Amino acid sequence: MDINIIGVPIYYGADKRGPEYGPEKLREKKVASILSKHNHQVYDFGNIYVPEVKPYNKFYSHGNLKYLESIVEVNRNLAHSVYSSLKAESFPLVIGGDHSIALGSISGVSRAYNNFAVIWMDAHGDINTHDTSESGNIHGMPLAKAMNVGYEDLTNIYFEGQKVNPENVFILGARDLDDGEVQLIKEMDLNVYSADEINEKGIHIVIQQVMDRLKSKNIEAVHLSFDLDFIDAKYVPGTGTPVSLGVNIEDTKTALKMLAESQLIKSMDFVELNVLLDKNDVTADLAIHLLDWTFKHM
Ligand code: NNH
Ligand code: MN
Ligand code: MN
Ligand code: MN
Repeated sequence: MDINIIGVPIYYGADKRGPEYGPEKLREKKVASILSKHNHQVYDFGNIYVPEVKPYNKFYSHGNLKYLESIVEVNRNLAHSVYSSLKAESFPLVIGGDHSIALGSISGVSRAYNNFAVIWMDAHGDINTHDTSESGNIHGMPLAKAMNVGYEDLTNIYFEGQKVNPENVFILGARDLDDGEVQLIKEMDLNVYSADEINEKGIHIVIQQVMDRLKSKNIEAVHLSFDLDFIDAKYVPGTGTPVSLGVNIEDTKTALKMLAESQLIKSMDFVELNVLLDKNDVTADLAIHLLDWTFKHM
């Protein structure tokens, strides 16, 4: 398989410094040569350009959507990179950066495929809008925007309107949802497998259920959006919003292996490595280990 690494050194969606160093940290740890061990051709496409915005300008055009203009611009460029990569039959591996970059990657995937699914592994739902968000941080919103919910500057990235059918969205590992998100899950009847459900039923059963659903819907491709805070807080000091009572590392690996082996994953985000919060690189090393493990099974 041809893998295109696309770095997106952005922290604006989190409004907390640290994730912007993710791509360089993983390159320093030789991510490209590690993935190429598994019979993949790896091409490092470098980073998407992130314009400098001073923190005092973060509320420039919308009070509850911090760094809106810059996030829109970065994601529009990212979308086209992801789309181009898929058209060249390559696997875009998008390395964050914070989770706001899923706006661009899902938009790019959406132009390449008609019947695709998104698997969102995260402690959070990331389905806030400017109305429901308590933080104004856009990394808590990208999945809503992909489903065409919320402010139009963010729902119309790359092309106008809905990017993914809400029926094809699967949120795994959720355990810190805001009130508005709980509401939206009910209203849209979204597929959510909480961390509690995963830990009670077993990860194997849950992933099998998701894969059965994908099969019955004849899904042609899956975009995997992996937020490091999916994993229980005690294993990931180097992420901006760690949450306890999450999934352990072994179960995370089981999930990634099963998904990789399905051959349905055609693109992936790997986000929310906060290099400044990390302790002795444990989270960066875990990130490398998980990527190595995932692509070993593809
Ligand atoms: N739900 C919160 C918000 O919208 C936290 C989001 N933080 C994340 N999402 N790390 O994955 O601000
Ligand atoms: Mn997230
Ligand atoms: Mn999260
Ligand atoms: Mn919260």
